Amino acid sequence: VAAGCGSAGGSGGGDSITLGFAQVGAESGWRTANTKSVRQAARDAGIELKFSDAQQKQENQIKAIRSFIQQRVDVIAFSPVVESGWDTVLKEAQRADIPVVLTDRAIDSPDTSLYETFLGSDFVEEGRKAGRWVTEEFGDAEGTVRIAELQGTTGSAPANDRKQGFAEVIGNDAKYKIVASQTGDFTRAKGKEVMEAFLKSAGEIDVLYAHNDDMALGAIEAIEGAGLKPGEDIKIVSVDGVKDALQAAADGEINYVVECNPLLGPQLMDLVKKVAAGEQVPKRVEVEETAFDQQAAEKALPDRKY
Ligand code: GYE
Repeated sequence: VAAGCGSAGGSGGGDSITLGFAQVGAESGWRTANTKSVRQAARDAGIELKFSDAQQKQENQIKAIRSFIQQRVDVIAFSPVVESGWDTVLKEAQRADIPVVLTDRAIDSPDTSLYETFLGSDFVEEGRKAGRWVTEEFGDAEGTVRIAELQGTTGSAPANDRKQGFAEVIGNDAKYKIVASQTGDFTRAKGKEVMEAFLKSAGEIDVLYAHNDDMALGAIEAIEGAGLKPGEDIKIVSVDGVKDALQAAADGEINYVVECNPLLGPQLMDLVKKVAAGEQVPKRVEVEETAFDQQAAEKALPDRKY
């Protein structure tokens, strides 16, 4: 009888499932909420969690995955820092017969047999939502609308997709012009630093599109430091919907927040149990989300958990 018959891989033994989870890092409020959700959901589901923090470095994640393979965990889940460069290590997991679940971020490999499923948001659509807000807000504006963009981590799925979705929408009208675009690595400190540079070199900026809230919050400090009013002199749209950003929106400093839901833990544990049992799961599981203007942000604030 073949080992692991009926259940995929792992030596976990007994009935409890061991999950190796390779997290991106702790770069943002979104990420902190995501980690909390994963830890809590594992506890609730009685799943033994081996957690690793890659500090935003792909090489660290690859090491973590190799170590999970060596420890013969039952399932590996990870949120890939960047989209490319995963085939080798994922083939190693495949050879060890350990199923892989992509969480939050996708990879760009054409070999979809390397993972069971991808649980995460539609980042392209989030970018479109941000773009639609800009085209509505500036619909009547005459002359060029000058946009600064703070990109997420270079090569990451949310940076690539949010850029693409946004560009798709504003690209329909030549009056929208991205006058500055650089990575702020999804952190507050970098968001501030890069925005300071934009303010010095990019000329007038009408609107800032930040790929996440933390960079927008950092940029707000830079804008204020330059003697300008965030939300008025420079309109701001960002993605995530963490409490601090909804607060900034309620305070008039951010104009529009596109939601990206970090609370993936319960859905992830559900999928982990299924793939550990050798059950078939959908190749793509999407997360539902919304968006907040300043009034909606004010209303959502009291119940916001993260
Ligand atoms: O938007 C950002 C975080 O992958 C969706 O990563 C996630 C992104 C999120 O650092 O704040």
